[in-house]
Amino acid sequence: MTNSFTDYKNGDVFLVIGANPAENHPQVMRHMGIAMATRGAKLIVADPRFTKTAAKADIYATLRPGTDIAFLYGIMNYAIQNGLYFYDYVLNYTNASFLVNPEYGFSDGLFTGFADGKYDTKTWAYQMNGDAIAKDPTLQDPRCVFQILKKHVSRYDIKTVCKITGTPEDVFKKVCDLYCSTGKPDKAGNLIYAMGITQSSHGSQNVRATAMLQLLLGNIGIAGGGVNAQRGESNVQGSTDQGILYHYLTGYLGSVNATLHPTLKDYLDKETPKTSFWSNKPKFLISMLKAWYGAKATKENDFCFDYVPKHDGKDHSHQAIFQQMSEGKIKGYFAWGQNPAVGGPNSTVARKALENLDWMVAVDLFETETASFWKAPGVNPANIKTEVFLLPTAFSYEKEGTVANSSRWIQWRWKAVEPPGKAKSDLWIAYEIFKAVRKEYQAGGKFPAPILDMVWDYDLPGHDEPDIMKIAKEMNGYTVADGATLDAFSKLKDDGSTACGVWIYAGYMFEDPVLKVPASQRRSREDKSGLGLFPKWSFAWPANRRIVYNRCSADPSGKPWDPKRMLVSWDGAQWVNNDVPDFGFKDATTGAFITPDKSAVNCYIMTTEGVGRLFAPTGCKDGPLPEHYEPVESPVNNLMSKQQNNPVAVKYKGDFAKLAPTASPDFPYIGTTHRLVEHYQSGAVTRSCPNLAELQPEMFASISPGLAKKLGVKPGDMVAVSSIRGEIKCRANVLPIIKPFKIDGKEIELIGLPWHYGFSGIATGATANDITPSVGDPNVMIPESKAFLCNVKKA
Ligand SMILES: Nc1nc2c(c(=O)[nH]1)N[C@H]1C(S)=C(S)[C@@H](COP(=O)(O)OP(=O)(O)OC[C@H]3O[C@@H](n4cnc5c(=O)[nH]c(N)nc54)[C@H](O)[C@@H]3O)O[C@H]1N2
Ligand SMILES: Nc1nc2c(c(=O)[nH]1)N[C@H]1C(S)=C(S)[C@@H](COP(=O)(O)OP(=O)(O)OC[C@H]3O[C@@H](n4cnc5c(=O)[nH]c(N)nc54)[C@H](O)[C@@H]3O)O[C@H]1N2
Ligand SMILES: [Mo]
Repeated sequence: MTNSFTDYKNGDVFLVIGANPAENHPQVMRHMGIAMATRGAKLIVADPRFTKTAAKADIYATLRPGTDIAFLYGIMNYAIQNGLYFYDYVLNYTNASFLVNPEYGFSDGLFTGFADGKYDTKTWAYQMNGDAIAKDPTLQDPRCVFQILKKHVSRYDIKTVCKITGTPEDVFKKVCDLYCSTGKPDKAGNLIYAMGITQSSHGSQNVRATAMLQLLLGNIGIAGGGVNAQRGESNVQGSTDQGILYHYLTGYLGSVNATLHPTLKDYLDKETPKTSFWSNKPKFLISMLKAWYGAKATKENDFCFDYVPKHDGKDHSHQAIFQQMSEGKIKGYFAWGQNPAVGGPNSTVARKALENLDWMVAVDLFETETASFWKAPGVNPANIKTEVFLLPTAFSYEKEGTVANSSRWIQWRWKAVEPPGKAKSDLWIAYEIFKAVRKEYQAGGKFPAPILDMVWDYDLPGHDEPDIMKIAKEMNGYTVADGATLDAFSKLKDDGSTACGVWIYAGYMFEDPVLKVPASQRRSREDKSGLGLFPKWSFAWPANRRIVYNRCSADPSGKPWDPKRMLVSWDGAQWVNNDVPDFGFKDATTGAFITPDKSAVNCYIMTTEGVGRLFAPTGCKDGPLPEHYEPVESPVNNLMSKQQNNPVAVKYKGDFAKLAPTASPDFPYIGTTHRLVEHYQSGAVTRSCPNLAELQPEMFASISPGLAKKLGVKPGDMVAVSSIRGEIKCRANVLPIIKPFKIDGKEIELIGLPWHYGFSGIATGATANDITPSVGDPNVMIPESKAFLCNVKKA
């Protein structure tokens, strides 16, 4: 999230696209509600289902699953054609004026550079004048980003968009008018998204489209605006911050590649850009190595860079791991706070893959479907050799530590109750396992040094649990010489004199001089600006900044676009700030203020070109611009081009390969999966709570009254929902809020499936993922759980 939940009160118009906060983020309804009740803010909901959030909307726009790019491009085209975009913002703070390589082109659904199933991104580069990027500040040159974008989105007129999405044209026009009303200096539009945008074979480009719309309307970096991805659960933000994804170390430092980065010098030379904030990467990485390997990490041995595990550049995300498991290449598996037997795509095949394991360790509160896959209905335990260990763990209220929420706030939570029985905290389990592994390595091993030299000294005398404050401080960072806690990441050094586990967290444990508690434990409601910034409530990474890119809230001369939303302001001699500036505003050594012209050309401090990208020359594997493609399983042909699907979508092999053909007569309906407020995720916890199990006791499929009539199904009847991958049985929930789509003259039914059920716990039911496809977005490999083909019959 660029902004924070407490900033939502500043919004004028909300566009909630692919999220259903009334079920999944109830506090978001409260924060949006403040803006709606006190300032008359308006709410637009774009969702294939008429959700509980939609029930509170000023405009509800239906759209067919997987068509968000067409929808968002339709709004962008409308903004450009009618001059409703924020011209000064676009000119100064985006790459609109940058010229693109003359060889760049786009034709019939493909960008230049496509060969052998992938893109060479060379032709997407900017035109250079020596070392400088060539620009046209009049935005007229046909090679400038603005003209390229204008041409690209001109194909998405209202008629075409609505033919693809199934949105009624009059409703879509109302959406355009209302949302584009935020393209003014004194108006803010807040775009909120979640899984309806991301879970797609073009999910990353969906997200790009949301950001591009917000750039066009000047809605990023301002109070009440932003691109606000609501993270899933506690602590999903924190876990990605801390490097749990396979392609990242901590703080989003790219992981080390065995071929590209044989030495520290290779990594730093190749991965450190000359401009942008990432030019500080050596300071972040070397401080991380000092935190991990302590005194053993010296300049002479490259700070133990060779100890860091190196990856082979291949896909090791969730779906790839399960494919390897099914091929017998993975022998052992930790299911640590995860229940893929219910939550992963194509879960029948995934459960089968688990049978190939020699051993599995399940670290969980309950014996989940994953932990008990060997005794699932229809499975004979006698045929399964996998040895399964269950390690009972403490629930969030039964241990202390930090969680990071979507607002990037790192907040300390104290233990409320003792865990039951022999349950231990996850920290205790990890700490003890590593100690045991280290003991084994003391007797020798293939490469024992990384294990033996790792800093792992968190014993707290007289206590069973490790010293969590010591670990918290290591994440924050300290000076090696005296152990002093660092107050900011700007203090990090690349000479080994500082150690810091997670650079973006630097400062979160620094004691607030007034409140006398670590920043993450602050609970002061002070909000002098009145904008909901609450600078003394917890700590927002990075640097306690509440709204990122906040330089963009002021014009190039430093004057706020809207004085009522002042985040930072240049008064002619100095910067006066409500938020922590996201740009160089003061010289670190002299303390002199830096004039606004310097930051005006570098307001998007994380991009190498210093501005927001309407066109992305690098970063995406599937194009510099989004383009509408159909989901991999779709009932219709792509109206925009001959390219039916994302040409570089990731597909999997073997039993994971089953995909229905376009407009399959056997699977005529669109299946989509969604959440319910009563259940959480794979349901391991909530289906084990008697009251929640009673409230939402059984698996169901929501179908339209028209389809129910056609199938002779009454509410509550059992139905069989099938895809090319299998069949599940559940109750029919006949709901008038499910309506068929009118797509290019054709009527297509939608089937809504909650994915919370499995065979364990109190409330049991069929698993929706038994029928979902194994397909991945090419950039992040997220599965396409929101749009696939299925059939429904009376059971
Ligand atoms: N009660 C409860 N709360 C939760 C969770 C839970 O399981 N239960 N899970 C947590 C987690 S981990 C997450 S990630 C979040 C997820 O939060 P959300 O993303 O809000 O959850 P979903 O219900 O999966 O999907 C959101 C909406 O996207 C719509 N949708 C489907 N396809 C499309 C599409 O192609 N385009 C558009 N625009 N919309 C589409 C669905 O109809 C649905 O209403 O919720 C978190 N909060
Ligand atoms: N079809 C379909 N599939 C989906 C989605 C969808 O929208 N549609 N959404 C996807 C999304 S966004 C997500 S995030 C994934 C989630 O997929 P998973 O992460 O596999 O599902 P969860 O149920 O969240 O699993 C969490 C497990 O952790 C346990 N647990 C809870 N607290 C703790 C703790 O403190 N420590 C430990 N060790 N364990 C704990 C719970 O009992 C549970 O078994 O599912 C994905 N799957
Ligand atoms: Mo999630």
